[in-house]
Amino acid sequence: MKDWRRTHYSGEITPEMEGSEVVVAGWIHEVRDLGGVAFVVLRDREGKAQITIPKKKVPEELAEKMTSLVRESVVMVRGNIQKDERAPGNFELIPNDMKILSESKTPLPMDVSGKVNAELDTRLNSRYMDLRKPEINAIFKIRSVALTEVRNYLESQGYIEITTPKMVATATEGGTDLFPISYFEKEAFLNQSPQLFKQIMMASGLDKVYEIGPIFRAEEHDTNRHLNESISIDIESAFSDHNDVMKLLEEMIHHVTKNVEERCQSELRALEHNLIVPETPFERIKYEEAIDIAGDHGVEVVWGDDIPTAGEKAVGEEIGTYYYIVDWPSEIKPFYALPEPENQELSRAFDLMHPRFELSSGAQRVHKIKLLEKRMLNQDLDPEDFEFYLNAFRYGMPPHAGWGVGAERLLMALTGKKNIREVTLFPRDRNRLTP
Ligand code: AMO
Repeated sequence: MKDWRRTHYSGEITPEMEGSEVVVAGWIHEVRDLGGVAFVVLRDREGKAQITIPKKKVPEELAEKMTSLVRESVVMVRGNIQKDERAPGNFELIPNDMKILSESKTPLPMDVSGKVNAELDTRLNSRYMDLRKPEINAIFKIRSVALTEVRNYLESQGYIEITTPKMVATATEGGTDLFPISYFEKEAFLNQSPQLFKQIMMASGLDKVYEIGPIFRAEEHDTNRHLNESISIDIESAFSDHNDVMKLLEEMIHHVTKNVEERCQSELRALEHNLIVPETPFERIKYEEAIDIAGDHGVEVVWGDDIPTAGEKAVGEEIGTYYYIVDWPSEIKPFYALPEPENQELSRAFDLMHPRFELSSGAQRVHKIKLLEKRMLNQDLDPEDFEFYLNAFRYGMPPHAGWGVGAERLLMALTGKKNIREVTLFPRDRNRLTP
C-alpha cells in the first residue's frame, strides 16, 4: 500500500530537488490538453504546481484520468520533480499516480481563476470559493500575523490577556444600539464593548490588561466601515493617563505595520499593496483645529458636534497619515471619559484617525465615583443600573486610561482595502446574517 500523505506544499519544492518523488495535494486550477502533452495546474495554500503529462511517458489510464479532471476538484498527485523555467516555481511534476479526493460540481458558483470579476455579494455568498484566490486568502494570512503581532507587542509591554462576558445586562456605550437576547427569564443584550469590565479590572491589581474579542452593535447604518459584529482590540492601563496610552497605541501600530511589512511580503504583493510603515509619534490635532480644517474644505461643524465623515475625510486628506484628534468637548464623549481638570469643557478623550476612517478611540477615565455618577446623570444614565461597575470604584480605584481599536479597520489600513466586508470572513451587516 502506498502512503497517500502530502509530503510538500508547492511553495516548498525547488528545482534543486530534481529527481525526487513528492506528493502534493490541492485543487485543480487548470487543465490544458495540447495533444502530445497536457498540463494540469494544482493550487494549494502556498501557490501552484504544474503537472506536465507527456503522453508517451505517462501511463495512458493516468493521463486520461488527469486530463478529464473537473476544475476545483481536490486531488493528491505523486510525481517526480523536473526543472522547468517556464513553470511556476521553476519546476514541474511528472505524475506517477493520482488520487481524486473530492470531485467538484459544475458550473462553479464563481470564477476563481481571476479572469472574471464577481460582485462582492456573490463572493461573500460563496466565501469558501472566493478565499481560494491568492489575493483574497492573503488578507487573512495578514490578519493572522497582525493579531499575533498585536499580542506580541502588548505582552512585551506587560499586558495580560483577559476575556470578558459578551452576554450582559446593561449598555456600555449608550442604550440604543443593543441587540436584545433572551436570557432565561431576564432581558439581556450582546455586549457593545468590554469597556466596563476592563475598567473594573483596574481595581484588581493586574494593572495592564488587553482583550481581543467580538463586539456587537445594532447600528442601522450601511457603510463601508461599519459592521454589526466586529472584533475589538481593547486595552486598559492603571496608573496611566491619556498621553501614556496614546504613546502605547502609536508604538503598537508602528510595530504591527513593520512586522506585517517584513513577514507578509508575498501577501502584500498578491494584494498589490504598498504598505508604508508610519513614523512615530503621530501628529496630535486639537478638535478645534480639526473642525477649522473641515470648515476650510466646506464642511461646517459647530463646536460641540461630532465631526461628520466628510469632515474626517477632509482632515485625513490634508494630513495624509495617521493622526490623533485630542481635546474633544466633554459633552460628546462617553461618561467614562475624564474632563480636563483645568478646563472641564474639554476632555482627555482622543481618537486615532487613519486618513480614511477612525481607527481607535480612547481616554483617560474618570476614576472618582462622585464625578462618574454625576456624568452618568448628565447623560441620562441611571447609576443604579451600573452598580456592579460603580462598586469597583468604591474600594480603591487607581487613575487609569485605555483604548479600543477595531481589528477590521486595522486590517483595512494594512491591506489598503476600502470596504470592511473585504477583510471580514463572514461579515454581519444590516442585510447579511448568512453565511
Ligand atoms: P468606539 O465605539 O469608538 O469606542 O469603538 C472603538 C473602535 O472600534 C471600532 N468600531 C467598529 N468597527 C466596525 N464596525 C463598527 N460598528 C464599529 N464600532 C466600533 C472602530 C472604533 O474606533 N469603549 C470605547 C473604547 C475605549 O474608550 O477604550 C469604544 O468602544 O475602529
